[in-house]
Amino acid sequence: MKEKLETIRQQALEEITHAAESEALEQTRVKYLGRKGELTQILRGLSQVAPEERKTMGQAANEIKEAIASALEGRKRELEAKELEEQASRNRADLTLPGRRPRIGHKHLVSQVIEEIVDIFSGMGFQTATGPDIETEYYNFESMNTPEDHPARDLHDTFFVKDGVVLRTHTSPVQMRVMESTNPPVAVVVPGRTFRVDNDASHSPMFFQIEGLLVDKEVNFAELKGALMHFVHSFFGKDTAVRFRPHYFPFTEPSAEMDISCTVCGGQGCRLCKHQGWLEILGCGMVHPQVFRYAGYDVEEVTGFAFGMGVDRIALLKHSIDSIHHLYENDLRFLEQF
Ligand code: 2NL
Repeated sequence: MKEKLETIRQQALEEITHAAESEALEQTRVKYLGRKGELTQILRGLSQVAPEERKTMGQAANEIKEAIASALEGRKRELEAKELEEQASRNRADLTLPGRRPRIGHKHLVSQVIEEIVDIFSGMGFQTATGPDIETEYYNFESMNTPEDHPARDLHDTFFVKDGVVLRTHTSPVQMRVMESTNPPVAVVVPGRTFRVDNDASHSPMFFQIEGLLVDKEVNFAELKGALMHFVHSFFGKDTAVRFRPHYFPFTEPSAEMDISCTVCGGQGCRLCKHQGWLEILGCGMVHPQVFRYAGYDVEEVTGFAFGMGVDRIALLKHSIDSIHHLYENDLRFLEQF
């Protein structure tokens, strides 16, 4: 019996010292001290031992039990510390890796261009006005001298919200509302979303416009040209050439379109300007008297000029971008370039 206990002690301590991980150690504990463990069974079998030996045997067995338990506990702590250390070294940060910069956003190209254009006109004394995207047909068409049977209504290809209500096809309704509530002189620019049923490389069904309106006594076409040339030279650069071509709009008379020398080839002719050397950038003209009558202005007292430009188109031309859709696909590889 005594030798057996001694063997168990030696074997157990040996196994405990060599247990390489917590799991193996737990198996050793079960093997010796578990319910069916070798030592447990001996302790249970003590009743069969002769009474004179029982006490010393019991003491010896209990001592060995204590020794094994304390060895188990000591090894357990060692293994836990070792495993913790291993885990920590597995998760250790690699301080030689390059840092990750936080991604900071910025204004969308279209917003930047709107701000730049508004700033240039604000420098000439224009205020900024805005208004609703959803408008009545009256403000969008009728008050702009474009009656129901007018051919220009087809050109617009309007989104109808319901009878008599549309997504505005231009920002002119805002200028009309400004005129209704303000006595001349008036000088405003109006940036905003506009909508037309149109979708190809140069058209998106939603796009941005900036229109401008100046009303005062004795405003003339030369002042219109001067304001627009100042805008072009500020925005595209002093060397940009401009030309005005006669045009037709229902809300201005006379009307014109303004071209600038090509932003890519400078006028030599290239793919962007379709070998014309010129790019159309806006429409303009002297406000039609009928528009002033709708606004409640005295057509004997005041004259005015107005103009309208597509912000998207201007952004594309300034940066030689080939499709308006880049502006609205929200691909950061594109947007982050501006
Ligand atoms: C274009 C042409 C234009 C206007 C817009 C306007 C507004 C009022 C009175 C008269 Cl309240 N006219 N706006 C005038 C001429 C041209 O836009 O091609 N836009 C992209």
